[in-house]
Amino acid sequence: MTTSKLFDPYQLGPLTLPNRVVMAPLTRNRAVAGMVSNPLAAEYYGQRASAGLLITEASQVSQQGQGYHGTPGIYSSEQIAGWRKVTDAVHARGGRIFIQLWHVGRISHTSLQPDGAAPVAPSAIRANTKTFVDGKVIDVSEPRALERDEIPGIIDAFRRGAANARAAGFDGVEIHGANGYLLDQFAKDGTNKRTDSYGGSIENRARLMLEVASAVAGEIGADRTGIRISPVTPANDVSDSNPQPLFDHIVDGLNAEKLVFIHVVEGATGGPRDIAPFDYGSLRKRFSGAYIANNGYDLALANKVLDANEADLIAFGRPYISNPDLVERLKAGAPLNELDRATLYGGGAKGYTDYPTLVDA
Ligand code: 8OZ
Repeated sequence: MTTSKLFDPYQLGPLTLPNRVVMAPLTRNRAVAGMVSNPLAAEYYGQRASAGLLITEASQVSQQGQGYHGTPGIYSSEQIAGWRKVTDAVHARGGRIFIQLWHVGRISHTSLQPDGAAPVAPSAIRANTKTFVDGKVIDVSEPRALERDEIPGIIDAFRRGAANARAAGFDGVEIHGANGYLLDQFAKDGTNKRTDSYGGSIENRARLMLEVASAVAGEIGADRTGIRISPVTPANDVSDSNPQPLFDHIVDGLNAEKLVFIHVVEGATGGPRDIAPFDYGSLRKRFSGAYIANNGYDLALANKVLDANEADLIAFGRPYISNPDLVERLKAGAPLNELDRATLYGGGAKGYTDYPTLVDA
């Protein structure tokens, strides 16, 4: 047994988390017809209910916001009904769950878009990356730049996503502001070449992310609204020439909106933590709510960072795929199950709901 802050409770807005362990959002591509979450998702998330907080896989707020095969939505009544089964299962097992609200922007393919249209982006620059469509890994499509008068519709899609999340029984939402998707594409100068009030200066590039945060918080309450950011990740071909002042400004704005947490992907998403110099402590200092740290954490690093008061909560991604009882395993110092990469994206129960707990094993 270890004594560790990781297993101390934490007050997150109105929610009392029994521990500091967060399940990070994890894309699994198992949605069924109508982009309704898989019927097995209730069991999958329910199995993981001992986490302090669960965050669902990224879920598009509109069809336009979809970029991969089989990712669930949160824009139709059927999708809300599907998610209701998930939130009921998690709550029945004593857990708490937020949904991640997503718009992929340019990381999409015409075959997924309404009427086969081009995906949308701040600027018409194709990403040098791939997506996963109908069992094939293919290049993403060339996007078109959003018109200035389409931007209120984007903000409203996130706002409706939040209202739908509440209707589905979620405890709150995490806005996906990370990993080279739409809000990150607007924020960073490698992808945003606009000349209107949403491009150019740091203030202008941050505007869409902050307006979405404000709209979502206005809909469901700032104490139920968090956001994920990834200041230096190269994921999905994004880059920024000066990320420190950009993200200092973004976090000042999120703090003014009184969001309940910032969830920070430190370094390259799913890769090295030290890819670029960046002062994460500056973000923590600027933000009064919770700081959720993510990327490559294990028990030792989690304890070190919590003991140094550099974070309030720690989000675990890949370890949560193969270890439904991750909290109990970390507490016991027990070994972790290996991850089966072949069953990460798409498929059914195999590699989804069949990883054993310590008690099963
Ligand atoms: C893996 C595969 C597809 C999407 C992210 C939503 O990186 C994702 C994602 C991850 O945030």
